[in-house]
This record gives sequence, C-alpha cells and structure tokens, in this order.
Amino acid sequence: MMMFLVLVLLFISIPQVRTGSLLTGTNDPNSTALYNNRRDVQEIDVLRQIINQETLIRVSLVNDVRAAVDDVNSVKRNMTSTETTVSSLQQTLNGLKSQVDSLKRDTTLAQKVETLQWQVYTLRQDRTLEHRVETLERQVSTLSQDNALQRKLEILQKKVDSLTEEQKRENNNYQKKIQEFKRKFSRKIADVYDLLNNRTLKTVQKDAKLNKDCQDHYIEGQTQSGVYVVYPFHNETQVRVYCDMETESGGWTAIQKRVSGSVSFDRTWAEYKNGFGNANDSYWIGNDVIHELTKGRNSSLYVSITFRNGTTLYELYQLFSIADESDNYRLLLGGPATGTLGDSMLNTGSPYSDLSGMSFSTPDRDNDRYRFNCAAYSTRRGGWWFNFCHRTFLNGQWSPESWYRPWYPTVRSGTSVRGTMMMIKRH
Ligand SMILES: [Ca+2]
Repeated sequence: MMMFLVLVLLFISIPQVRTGSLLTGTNDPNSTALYNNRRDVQEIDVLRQIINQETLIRVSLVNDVRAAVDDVNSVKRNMTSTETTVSSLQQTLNGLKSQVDSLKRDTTLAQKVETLQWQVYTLRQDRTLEHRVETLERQVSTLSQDNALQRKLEILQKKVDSLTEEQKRENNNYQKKIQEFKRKFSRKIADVYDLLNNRTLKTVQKDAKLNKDCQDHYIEGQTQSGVYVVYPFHNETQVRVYCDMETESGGWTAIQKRVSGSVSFDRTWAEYKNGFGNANDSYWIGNDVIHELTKGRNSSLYVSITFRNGTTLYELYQLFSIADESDNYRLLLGGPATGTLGDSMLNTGSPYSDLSGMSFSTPDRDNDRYRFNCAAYSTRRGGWWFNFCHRTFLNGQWSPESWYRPWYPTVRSGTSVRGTMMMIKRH
C-alpha cells in the first residue's frame, strides 16, 4: 500500500517539472517574436488545459487515495474483528478439546456401562428369573399378610393390655373397698355376733332351746348363706359353721369346707376329733360334732367340688352318719347316690375303694385296710375314711401336684380344683 502511494505522488510531480521547463524556454525572440507569441499563447493554453487536467486527475487521484485509505482502514477493522472471532473460536475449540480429552481419560464410566450391560445380558439369560420373581412375589404377599396379622395381633394385644389394666384397677378398687369395709365394720360384725350369741343364750335360757345345726337356723327363717353359730351338743358349746341356705332347699351344715390352701388338713387325730380351721375360710367341723349331728337320725351328705373354671359338680348321698370315737368314727353311707360327680364313695365297683363301713384314719392313727397308713402315705397326708386306700380324698394336700385322686375318676388330681364342700342335713 505504501509503495502505491509513493508512485502516485511521483506521477503527480513529473508534470510540474515539465511545465516549469516550458515556461522558462530559451528560443530566439527577434525572428520569430510574433510567431513565438502566438505559439506561447497556444502553449500556455495547452499547458493550462494540461494543468487543469492534471489538477482534475490529481484531485481524482487524491479522492481515489482517500477511498483506498478508507478501504484499507475498513479492511483493517474487518481483519481485527475477524481476528477476535478467530481467537474466540480458538478458545472454544481448545475447551472442547480438553473436554474430549477428559472424557477419553474417564475410563471408569465406560467400565460401569459395560458392567451394567453385562448384568442386563446376564439377567436376560437367566431362565430362573421368572421363577425367582414369582417366589419374591409370594414372599411379599406372605409378608404383607404377616404384617396384617401382626398389626391385628398388636391391636388385640393392646386391647388385652388395656382390659388387663382396667381389671387390675377394678380389682384394686374392689380390694380397697373390701379392706375399707372390713376396717369399718369388723368391730360392728363382732358386736353383732356377740349380740346374737347373747340373744341366743338368753333365748336358750328362756326357751331351753338351742339351734343345733343350720337347719334350725333355716327353720327359724334364716335364708342367707354364711357363717352361723350352732350348739351341736345340747349345751352351751358353740361351733361356728358355714350354712348353705340355698342349695337343695337350704339348711345345709358344712362339715368340711376348703376355699384355699391357707388351712392345712395334715392334722392329728385329736385335731380331726375337735375340728380346726375357721368357718370364714377352710375348716373341718370335728368328728365329734359330725357324730353328734348325725346320730340317731337320718341325714344326707352333699359333696361339691368347684373348679378353677367356675363350674361346680356335686354328689348327693341319701344317708350319712358316723360312729363315735370308740368306733373310730366309722362311716355309714347309704344311697341312692345322685349327682354330677359320680359315685366314688359308696359303690365304686371295687371292694378296696368302697368307703361305707371304713374307720377314720389320720397320719398318727392307722385304721385303714392297707398294710401302710393311707393317711400318712407319701405326700397324701390327711384324715379320711380310707379303705385300700381311696378313690375319694377331699382332705388331701392342697398343693395341686400332691392332691392325689380327690374324686377319682372324675377329678384325678387337685390341679383344677378351686374349692370343696361336704354338707349334711337331717331329713
Ligand atoms: Ca393301714
């Protein structure tokens, strides 16, 4: 570009040199003055025209040069812009190259993809896959059912816990009320008994009549089952007994009653003779009392066994009495026997088990037919009318494991027994 400009300027200067030499020419002025004048004028015109043309050309060239310079500047600007764009593209390209390099270096990803592809292939090839899915579905179904059952069990358990808690609270309240009642009225009850006894004694003294047993109380109008005082011996000897005023028309005197293991029945001959325990809980009324109440008149025996599930079975013997001590309180039992326990005392089908006619035995007095003492045999200690030895034994040890044959075969052990009762009533 610079060279082009130098050439243009040289071209412009050349005509100026030529014009200067023409204007300062050295031709002969004397001979040709006129001619020369005309020629000079012509030449001057020509020169003027040339100068004008050169001027025009010069102006035109200047304009061209300016345009060329503008073009050059424009091209420069374009080149600069293009260089910027190329630089930006280069940077982008470098960035992409580095990304590609990075991806190429990341072989882990490719390996993972390959592994997954292999697993997918393997799973597709696995012929047992469907079976495994079915098994899993069954397991899921079973687990769902288990979960449902578990939830139901949890709900039921919560209800049971709630009811148990409620029952405990109720029991506690009940026990508290009982304790409160006992605390409040124990003294009054004792006073009532004293009054009753005094009244009875006074009545006896006045009327010369004593209530011998529960039937006398019943005849007197007592219809409430409970503990009463009786006078079995036609004197002022008192005996507190439990009277059942409801069963079989009422008036039953309990000679034996067991409601808990708090009273041991492993007793001596003397204790069975005189009686032990207390009428509010468990007791044996005493063989002398039983003899006194049953001698000289017909009485019935009513035996009942109450089980832990709340049911009660019984057996009624039409005739019952025992001899006095001199005859070892021998048992005299007669039928018919009726009830739900079954006859295991009178006609058992075995002469070794029938109890009618048997003497009473205690651990310290062997009156049975067995070569050892049935009343002191192993752990089955207690008083009874043993034979060889027994199918019934209501005075056996309370311990369920040790209470052998309370009423065989209906009740083979004391495991299920909650209580027993032997009651008598005269005809
Ligand atoms: Ca014996």
